[in-house]
Amino acid sequence: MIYTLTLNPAVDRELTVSQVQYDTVLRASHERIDFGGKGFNVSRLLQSLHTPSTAVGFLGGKSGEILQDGLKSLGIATDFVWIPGETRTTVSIVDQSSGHYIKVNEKGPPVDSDKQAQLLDKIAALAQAGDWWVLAGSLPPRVPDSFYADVIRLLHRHGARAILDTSGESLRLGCQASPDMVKPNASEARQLTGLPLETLTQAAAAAHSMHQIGAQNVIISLGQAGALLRTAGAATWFAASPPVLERNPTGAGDAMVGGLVWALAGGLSPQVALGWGVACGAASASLDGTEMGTQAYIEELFQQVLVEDARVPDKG
Ligand code: TA6
Repeated sequence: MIYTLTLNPAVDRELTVSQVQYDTVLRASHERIDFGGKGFNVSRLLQSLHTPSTAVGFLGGKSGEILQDGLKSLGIATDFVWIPGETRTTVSIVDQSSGHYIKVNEKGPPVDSDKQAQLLDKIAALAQAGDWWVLAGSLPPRVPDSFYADVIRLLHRHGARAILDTSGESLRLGCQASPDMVKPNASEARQLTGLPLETLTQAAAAAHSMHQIGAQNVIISLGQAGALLRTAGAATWFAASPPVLERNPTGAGDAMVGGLVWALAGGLSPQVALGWGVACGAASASLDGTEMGTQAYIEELFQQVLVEDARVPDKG
């Protein structure tokens, strides 16, 4: 069974304007709403691959009901801890003339320790040996940076496995709990390790540094370039992204995590999972909002992905 844990979900609103101008009223030529939050996006990708998952996390208020109803309308099972306050909204303004976008994420409603304890109890009741759990996204106010690390240790006590996609101190502490896989982007890996990430060799060194902190398998997503994998067994692989016309990269990292967990849960190797993750990320980046590609589109892109041994020769 696959679960996605989103502590700080969001209703993602995307507005497209012909050109961003300040101090005037702009009229949106196109608008869309996605049922977002990083873990929920992973569940939506899995749904595109006709793979069931259960979305778990904190929800509150009317926007929480919108998300719950939206996920259920997509056929995604849900199991939430309801909190006071209103689940947040994120807003993207897409400038059609330049292709650039502005994205603003609210911080989300605070979650007190009693609700945090309720969620940990829920996870303990759900987790079974062999399950895969995706832990993804930012932490809401009042949730400690150690929370993901606590969840990872709890999952491992139940024989379940964890993929972590977050940033900053919660990523560092999460790595110390030895997650089965972490998937930072280049900026998150640079922030954590303090290492440059301009070349594949540097990305491999940063992945090795994250492994030394405790993460088992490390995948660093590199945007349109693709992604690099360093396995727990110290192998290094690189998969270049298939060429797509990028429309909105928001959510592409979540789609990549969806492809990874789909492949790993299906018993495929980390390096084959890398190829599926890159194909899923490229599909999502080529679509509006945080839309996830169809299975047929993803499979078409996967055929174009070459996963190569990127081992750095010893200096000898
Ligand atoms: O990665 C895309 C996305 O999940 C959006 O759907 C939006 O919800 C945002 O990122 C949430 O990210 P955060 O890091 O704030 O949890």
